[in-house]
Amino acid sequence: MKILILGGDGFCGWPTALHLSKLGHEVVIIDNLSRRKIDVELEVESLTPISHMSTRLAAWKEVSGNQIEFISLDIAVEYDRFAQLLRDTKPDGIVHFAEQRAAPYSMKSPNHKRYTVDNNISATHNLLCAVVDSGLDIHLVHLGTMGVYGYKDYGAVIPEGYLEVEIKLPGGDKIEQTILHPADPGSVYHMTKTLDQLLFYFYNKNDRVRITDLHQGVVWGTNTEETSRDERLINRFDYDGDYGTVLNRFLIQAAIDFPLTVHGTGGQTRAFIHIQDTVRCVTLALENPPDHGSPVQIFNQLTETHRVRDLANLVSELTGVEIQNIENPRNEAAENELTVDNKCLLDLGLQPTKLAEGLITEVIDISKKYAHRCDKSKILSRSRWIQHKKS
Ligand code: NAD
Ligand code: USQ
Repeated sequence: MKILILGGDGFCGWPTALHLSKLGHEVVIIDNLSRRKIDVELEVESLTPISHMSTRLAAWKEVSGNQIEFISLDIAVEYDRFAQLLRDTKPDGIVHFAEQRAAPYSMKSPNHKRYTVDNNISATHNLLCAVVDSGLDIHLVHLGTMGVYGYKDYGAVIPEGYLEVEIKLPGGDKIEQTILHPADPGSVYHMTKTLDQLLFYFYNKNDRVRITDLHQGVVWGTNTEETSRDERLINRFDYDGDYGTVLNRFLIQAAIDFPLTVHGTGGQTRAFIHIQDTVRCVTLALENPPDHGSPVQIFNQLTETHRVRDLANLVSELTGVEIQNIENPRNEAAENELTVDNKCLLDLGLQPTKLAEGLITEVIDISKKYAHRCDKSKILSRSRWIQHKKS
């Protein structure tokens, strides 16, 4: 297949591009390098020393013999260039990772909120518009989030995107309907993903665009089979208070003996997936497009759920690092259960990589190797969900 990877310089996009290239697909990466520019803005760098794009691609050519093309383009802004690119390249599939993905970053200030909405919604809408405009039959695979469902605890199992509901009619009869699961975002970032869902719904209904939306949990780990092949292919590892995600943060914190930053009681239960499985799931999604005329295909992309304090206890027991309970900077339920249906990807053949001591140790070892690159002053999350009123 010819596949465009939008956001292919990022944490999930880069290893996915390599994996698809290894499988023999023709891969083109499109990225505006905004994530690297945000590192400059936040004055923090990936813990791992990520190479420039030209070095990454030359290294991949050297170790695999395969060529990946890179095009620097902002899909939220450069519509005409992007639409022309689709007409020229005629891809079979497009994987859309190209969004601002950090919840704390999206809540930092009015400008960060506005940037996240402008970037993410325009990127997704430009993509859909350009696919329709091209007249090509392209399968879109989007990286969405488990956070679209929210963390209200009804005791029900979260389904894969759709909910069967019964509606009472005025005469007393009842009809059954299948609707998108109600959206309940917990940050401006998560809100953009719920808005993406409506854009997909409309373009699928109106223009029959074939779409798979992967509702992914928190990704952990850093390297994959392909990124481990050469130091120049190393993947990004975010640890700072805006972009670092919880388990990877705990692992680097353990490596440098920094007390684990548990928000509140740590009673939040979240869905998790290892980066190696992210690339496998995206591959499975590309290989299994929905039929023509089918509604948007939604898969929950996670392999396990964990409570934040249980992860902290596990890492603490393994390494001896202390735990600190800090005031939660977010506006979220202090405690929640989470039961999720993830049958679709398992049925397609996903063999889950579960949290295991070996994998945890691997990430701690990488963290120790690059510990000298960690700026401890960037660890605590300073973004607040609720702004104090100005007097
Ligand atoms: P990332 O920030 O590392 O990568 C995103 C990439 O997209 C970056 O390279 C960035 O430069 C690029 N990009 C952003 N806006 C763009 C634009 N307008 N035009 C072109 N390129 C643009 O993020 P990630 O962790 O790789 O996440 C990728 C996707 O997966 C995101 O959509 C995110 O919401 C989703 N996701 C991530 C996680 C996670 O834990 N990392 C979990 C669930 C879902
Ligand atoms: N948390 C801590 N301590 C920390 C960091 C986080 O206790 O040091 C807590 C948070 O308060 C939250 C939970 O851990 O309750 C998860 O936080 P996170 O930063 O790991 O994940 P989140 O903000 O939800 O975002 C990440 C990705 C995002 C993706 C999402 C998947 O950045 O792109 O969409 O995970 S999900 O959480 O399933 O919605």
